[in-house]
Amino acid sequence: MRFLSKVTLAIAAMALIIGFSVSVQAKEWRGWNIHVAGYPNTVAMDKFAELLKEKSGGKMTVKMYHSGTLGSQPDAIEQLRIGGIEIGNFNLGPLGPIVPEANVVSLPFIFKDVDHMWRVLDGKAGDIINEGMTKFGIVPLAWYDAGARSFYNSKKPIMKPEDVTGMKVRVMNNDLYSGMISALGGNPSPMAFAEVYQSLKTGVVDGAENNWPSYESTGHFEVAQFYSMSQHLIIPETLCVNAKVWQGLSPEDQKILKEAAVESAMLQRKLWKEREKASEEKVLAGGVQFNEIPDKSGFQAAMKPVYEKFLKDNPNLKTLVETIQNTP
Ligand code: GTR
Repeated sequence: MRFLSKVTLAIAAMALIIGFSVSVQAKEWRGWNIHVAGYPNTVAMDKFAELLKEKSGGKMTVKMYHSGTLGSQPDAIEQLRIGGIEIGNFNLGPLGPIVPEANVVSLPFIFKDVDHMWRVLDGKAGDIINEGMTKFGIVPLAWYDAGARSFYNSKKPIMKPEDVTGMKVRVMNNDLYSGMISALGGNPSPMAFAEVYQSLKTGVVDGAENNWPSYESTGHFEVAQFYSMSQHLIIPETLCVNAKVWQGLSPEDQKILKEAAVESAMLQRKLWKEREKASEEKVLAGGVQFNEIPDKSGFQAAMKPVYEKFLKDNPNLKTLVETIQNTP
């Protein structure tokens, strides 16, 4: 009896210790970020972690893993959905193949400019996109800015659609982007972000497309020196949390999480504007040959089959596409 109670006590003590460490561990979330130190998203995610800890009195904490150390973006999205990681900063491009509603923002030229994108996200279309993500296990907390993406390559300035003909262009993993390059007569090459530098350098691809800060932070500008202002894609990014984690939180903790995310997004958007300018200046000083594309109508017209295929595959998203296009 005495022996038994000792054993029982020991087991109870162990269970307490395990239970305690599990609950502590459960709060030490893992956050995925693809960008390097000093990038607006990296700084903002660190701020998010700091705010979360502070506002929750240390109850909720997240350790950030930057520079894609926890894997590529498509893998990380899957990981977040199944709870392998709890927090992520995802571009809606690689989310599109999983969440149909989120894919509408990847239709080339759907937004008139970045301000138009913000007006859309703040309206009904934004709610529909958010609900779409939630259905797939991803709860969006706030939007990050990722500016507009333009083409760059190692061969020549792009002025008209025909200039893309025959070019091998890296795209993010999303059929819409492959369709976009094919519609311009180029050869799309879907590839993880981390592989693009070497591929450009060794000529595996001729070009890629991205915003100023990513073109600069990755060093792509050193190996692909023609940057042509097509601004064909304006894709927002989300700071998000695994749905089960979210549902397991009290309303007070959900509020704290959301507040920390929104504050982090405000900081990110401010830093983004600054970095866009700084990156542009840095690459131009680094020898990049930059050109405007005064008339983009040829590029826009070439996207007709991309839209047609998308709406054929997703007839239920026609209204959402129209809502975006009709948002002033
Ligand atoms: C960046 C974006 C990343 C990633 C990358 C890419 O602009 O912030 O999340 O999507 O582009 O081209 O893969």
